[in-house]
Amino acid sequence: MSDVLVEVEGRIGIVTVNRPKQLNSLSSKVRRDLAQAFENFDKNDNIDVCILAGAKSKAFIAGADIKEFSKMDLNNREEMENDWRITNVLSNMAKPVIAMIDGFCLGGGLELAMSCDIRLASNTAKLGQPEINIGIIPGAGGTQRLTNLIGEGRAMEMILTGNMIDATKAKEYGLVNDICKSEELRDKTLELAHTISEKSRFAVIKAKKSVKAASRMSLEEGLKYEQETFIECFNSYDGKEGIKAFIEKRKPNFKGR
Ligand code: CO8
Repeated sequence: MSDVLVEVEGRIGIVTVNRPKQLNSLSSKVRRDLAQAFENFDKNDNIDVCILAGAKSKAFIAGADIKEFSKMDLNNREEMENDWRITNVLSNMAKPVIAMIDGFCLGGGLELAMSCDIRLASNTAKLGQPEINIGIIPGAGGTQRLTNLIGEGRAMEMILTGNMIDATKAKEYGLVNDICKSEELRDKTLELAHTISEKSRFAVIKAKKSVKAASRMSLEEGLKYEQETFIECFNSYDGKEGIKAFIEKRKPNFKGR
């Protein structure tokens, strides 16, 4: 069976890392296949929302495949960037991506989860950037995204000690949106994805891009971007339909434009 599984449930695309014996660690092939799978879903008109998951094991994703590290030539910068383009693919997806974190979420696994838009976790989740334990540092966005998400002091402690935090602390830090029992996680994640997929796809994509602008632009530029995007949505078919449906007290019939 393939190391990356792709499933479609309704209008939801699910991508699963399938190396349970290796705790779903990310070989370079898995990283490339993940990038391809998400790029395909982003282009697919039948998909509204995506989910990143790990196959049933103790881990969501236990990081990069450490056993492959001895063969890696990081002096070839182009190869290294290509090998890790999955984090850029995820963070540049037009459609929303939800990380479904069940068990260990470490190193490159946490870096992928942080490149997603929303993170849901089971109460067995353990999150960390343990790279320091093997004498390296996070290299796929961990020092930047973790700091942006939870603040410098907390990120510094996690990255310098390599210690993991549990799901409760991750929620307290705002690193995961919500936690639930492991056996409920898939249903909760699908429910959240379905809720988003019922909205106007046009507005969802515009809203996501505008929220992302908050960390990519100055406040002044971001506010201008938001206003222009608001006008686009207001003038869209779905914007007009949504307002009309509210006034007529009926469910809107969005067309995604
Ligand atoms: N890579 C390869 N194999 C792994 C990994 C991994 N990251 N994690 C676990 N495994 C394997 C183990 O070797 C073991 O295999 P085997 O049975 O053949 O010996 C199997 O999975 C089960 O693991 P354990 O027996 O260790 O299970 P435990 O329950 O005792 O421990 C842990 C679970 C705590 C998750 C432990 O496995 C662990 O510490 N794993 C390593 C976690 C880690 O350090 N992750 C970070 C890796 S570095 C990284 O992700 C950097 C990415 C950015 C690079 C950017 C480059 C540009």
